[in-house]
Amino acid sequence: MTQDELKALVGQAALQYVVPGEIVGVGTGSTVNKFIDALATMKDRLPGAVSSSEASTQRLQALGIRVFDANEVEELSVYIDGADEIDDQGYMVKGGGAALTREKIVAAQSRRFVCIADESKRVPVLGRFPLPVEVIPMAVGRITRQFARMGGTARLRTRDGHPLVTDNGQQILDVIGLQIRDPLGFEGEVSQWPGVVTVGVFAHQKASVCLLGTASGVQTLN
Ligand code: ABF
Repeated sequence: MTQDELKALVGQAALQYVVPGEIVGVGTGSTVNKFIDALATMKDRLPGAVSSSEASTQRLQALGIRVFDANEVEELSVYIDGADEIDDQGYMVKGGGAALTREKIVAAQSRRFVCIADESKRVPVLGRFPLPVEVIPMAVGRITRQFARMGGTARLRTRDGHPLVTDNGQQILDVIGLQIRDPLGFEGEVSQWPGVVTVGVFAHQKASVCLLGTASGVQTLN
């Protein structure tokens, strides 16, 4: 099966975790897009969704699914989102889609986080994928030096030759050369660096369930 077919497989499988009659939390990325397309088949049984990005909001609305502001909902039963890397504990690296801040916010207000990914995302240790970090522009230099002191090389993410600007109006550093062997400790440390908006390690908001698309079908990892 192609990677695209594996994404569709897990996107469809995630429907089983959606609670009819309840608002669902929706992540961002190409795998989540497959989930959104599948979700449209049950939209008449849902009040709507809380979205983690403008891109997902547009896709949801185009399919006739109402999008609620995160502040309109106290708690969500489930949050469905992809990942760039996931380890055996359900810790993830996320943010390749530049939506990590809103993803972490919606994940935090959800009782259950169901990660959907193709098998290429599963890793023994986080850090092979360049770690996304959303930052306030004035702190880019200092944060870059802090990552250098831990062996990381931080590069400003660009789009069309200019620094990428996130949905929140900030910038993204992608950090290579890290081996994140203590995701909880790493997330706690980097999150409190001045100028860091969100670090793309999801350990405090780790996945409770991972639906992994493999050649032999969907593997459910708890
Ligand atoms: C999103 O899913 C991002 O956090 C992560 O980067 C992305 C993975 O994208 P894809 O499903 O396209 O591989 O939640």
